[in-house]
Amino acid sequence: MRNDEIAGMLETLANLLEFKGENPFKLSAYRRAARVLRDQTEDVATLVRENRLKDLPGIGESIEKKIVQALTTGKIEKLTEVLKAVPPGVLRMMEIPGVGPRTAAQVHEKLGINTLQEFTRAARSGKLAGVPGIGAKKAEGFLGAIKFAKASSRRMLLGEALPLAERIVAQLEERGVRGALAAGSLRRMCETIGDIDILAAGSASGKIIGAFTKLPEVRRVLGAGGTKASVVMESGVQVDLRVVPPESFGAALQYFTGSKAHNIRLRAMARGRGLKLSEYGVFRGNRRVAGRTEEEVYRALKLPLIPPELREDRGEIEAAQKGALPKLVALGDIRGDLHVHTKWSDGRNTIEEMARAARALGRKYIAISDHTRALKIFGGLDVDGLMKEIAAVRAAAKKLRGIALLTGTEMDIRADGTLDLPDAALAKLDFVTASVHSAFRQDKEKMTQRILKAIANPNVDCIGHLTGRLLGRREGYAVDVEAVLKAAARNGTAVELNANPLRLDLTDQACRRAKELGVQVVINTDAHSTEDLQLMRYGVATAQRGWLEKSNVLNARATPPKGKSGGK
Ligand code: DGT
Ligand code: CA
Ligand code: CA
Ligand code: ZN
Repeated sequence: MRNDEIAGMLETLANLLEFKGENPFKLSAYRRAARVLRDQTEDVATLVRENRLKDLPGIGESIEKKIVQALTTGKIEKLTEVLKAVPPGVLRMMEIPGVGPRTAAQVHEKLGINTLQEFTRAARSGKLAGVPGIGAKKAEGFLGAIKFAKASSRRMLLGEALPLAERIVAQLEERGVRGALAAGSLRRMCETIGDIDILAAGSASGKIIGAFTKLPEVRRVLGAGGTKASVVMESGVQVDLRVVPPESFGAALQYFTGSKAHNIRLRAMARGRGLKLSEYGVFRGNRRVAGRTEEEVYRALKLPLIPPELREDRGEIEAAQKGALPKLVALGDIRGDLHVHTKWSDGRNTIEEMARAARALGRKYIAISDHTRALKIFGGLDVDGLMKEIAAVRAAAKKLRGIALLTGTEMDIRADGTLDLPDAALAKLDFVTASVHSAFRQDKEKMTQRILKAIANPNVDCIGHLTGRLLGRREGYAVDVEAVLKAAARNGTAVELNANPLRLDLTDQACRRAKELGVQVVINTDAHSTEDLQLMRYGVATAQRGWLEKSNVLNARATPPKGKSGGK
């Protein structure tokens, strides 16, 4: 358990006791101890082991006991006890900045309010303003704080976190900090990111920390010590920086990349070889045998370097031992984009603009895939419109060298499973993607049958964004992914991995299942503008997390696909 986690527990304990109206001296002792722990750059575990915990200011016997409890059992008995005696919603209520235990207790007594939801409602309705000592202005302030807390507690999209981390690393470079890297869930390219963890190597750690805490987008410094600092950025995102000596950089990078589950397995393997693995290196006794680079660390455990995207303890360690790690598909392998929109439906750019932008990114082919008539509000095309668009695509193709333009569509699969365009029209297209855009609340059986029907159609080459999820905004529709993938395998239909960071749909795990079943995956940007064409990298990252190789990805092929019904 980390220092800040134990500190958090002590703070919670203090808050709960204050809520219950207990002795203020005791409370401030817990809070002081928490602050001391947060400021401490050494691990509490080390201090305990070396019997130095009580040397810290403000940590007497009773608090020491609690810290040891937390370290050994993950819990503090006293906290568990108090938590039982307080309505669970109260905790969230008093964690809102400006609310605190006193106000929470008052509101609880006067209005019988026990949850954050009730609290929010009372603030909106004006009830809260009537409580002595609160008033309209304060109540309004609480509402603002609740909104902000919600925004900052939500996990960030990969598509937000990655550009932010790249910006931070570039700004550190400008200030003379070389070779900083993002670790954590971001380096593993998880679809959402809790906080950003940055590592830098160097001995002048004070200077690096100073540069970091003064970066332009930093709003608040949560803590800054000798070798680490935590800040909150303007966007509400927390960023942690650690500075480590060069001889430990690889070990620290390995450790802070995680995942925790992967690290636990590695540590056990090290022990099995009479070694000790930590964020400082691989040690035999007191001698460091590896640590400067990650390769070195893995090699010391007789393993090849495992790509960060695979480090989830989902079989990558076994595969590495057998020399059977996948050769992951890379962004540079991608040759085409088979789902892009234009002004012909709801895109912002023309066919030609999209084609030129795709060519500039190195794509060799794109399929112009606008919506169909069921999506009228997005300018969906009927048969007549589509025929005109086909002519326009052919005309644009004549003008452009170096990129092939395919005729295509993102056609609606209607609620009853029928397709939004007749077969005769579909047969004219090079590549047909079929997607669900309506009746999201159908039950699983109905939704699955609906998609299976589309898969069985010989003119349908690919199913778009299979679950329709929007990360952090909308659950996907209920669909039996396994059944769909099996049917896709039987029919030779491909499935899309939609690269938009809000979607990343297929998930990494579904990609992996598609690979096992021999289903081709198409990584598409679903671009609605020329800039969107750059979203490809998020799709590729998710494909990597799903163990996909070049041969599993249809649009990594050098020549444009002919569609499953052959050349048309
Ligand atoms: P996140 O931030 O929630 O998206 O996920 P991560 O994976 O970035 O997790 P974070 O930021 O809490 O910690 C970064 C890495 O540090 C994590 O992936 C593995 C390592 N780590 C953190 N806490 C522990 C721990 O208690 N044990 C082990 N073995 N590793 C840990
Ligand atoms: Ca993290
Ligand atoms: Ca972190
Ligand atoms: Zn769509």
